[in-house]
Amino acid sequence: MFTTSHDGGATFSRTRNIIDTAPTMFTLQAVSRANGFAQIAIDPRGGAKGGRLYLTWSDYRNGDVDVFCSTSADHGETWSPAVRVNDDPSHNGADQFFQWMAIDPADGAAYVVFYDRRGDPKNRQQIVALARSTDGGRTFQNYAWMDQPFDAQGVFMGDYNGISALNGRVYGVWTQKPENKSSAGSQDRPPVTTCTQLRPLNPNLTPATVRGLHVPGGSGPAANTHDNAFPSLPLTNASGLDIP
Ligand SMILES: [Ca+2]
Repeated sequence: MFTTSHDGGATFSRTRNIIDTAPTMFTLQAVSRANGFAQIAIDPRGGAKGGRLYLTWSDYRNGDVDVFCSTSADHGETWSPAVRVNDDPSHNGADQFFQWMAIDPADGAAYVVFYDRRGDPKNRQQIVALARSTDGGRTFQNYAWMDQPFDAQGVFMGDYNGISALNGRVYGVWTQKPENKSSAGSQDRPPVTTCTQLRPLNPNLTPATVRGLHVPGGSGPAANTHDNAFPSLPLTNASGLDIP
């Protein structure tokens, strides 16, 4: 549902359905509960380049959970058909979920962070993935934001993921369960950040796709980074990536 206000939030237009989804409450293996709650974002740039609205959510219309995006170039009057953000084959039994989105106000690039289980035939272990669109949400390039998949083993996690972008630098924050630790035991150790490089998730993509990506503190796309940036927040990771 969608509504707009033109008076600073004092009044809102009548709500209306702008896009149909499959149910956005669903059950996934190895997490205590899950949802595909929507986020909305705007390209804040002025002029002809700015103002595009982006809507992202997750649902299981294809049999497994995918991340979707719809956009509006006319202030929400009309919306594009849903675009599948994750670029693995449709209906392959792999869930992508707990997405969050940011638009870089410098260049209008759209970024979506999400968990991705395409690498696990059992559809239990996930990595964190990043999708980037530079064509107004029509297509998304997918990258792996961490190398080592993890099994959440049924913990309560995910709603608190986040992402922010400015001048091509992208920051993601997500929840991750260290391997071989109980939920309680994991409180005893700093978060484990396994983000070492961005690599394309789509096997059809060549390494050149990520050439030019710069990981702070490193020397290119294969550089190691990372910092336990928030050691007081167990299970939470943060990392920044420069994307020119
Ligand atoms: Ca999927």
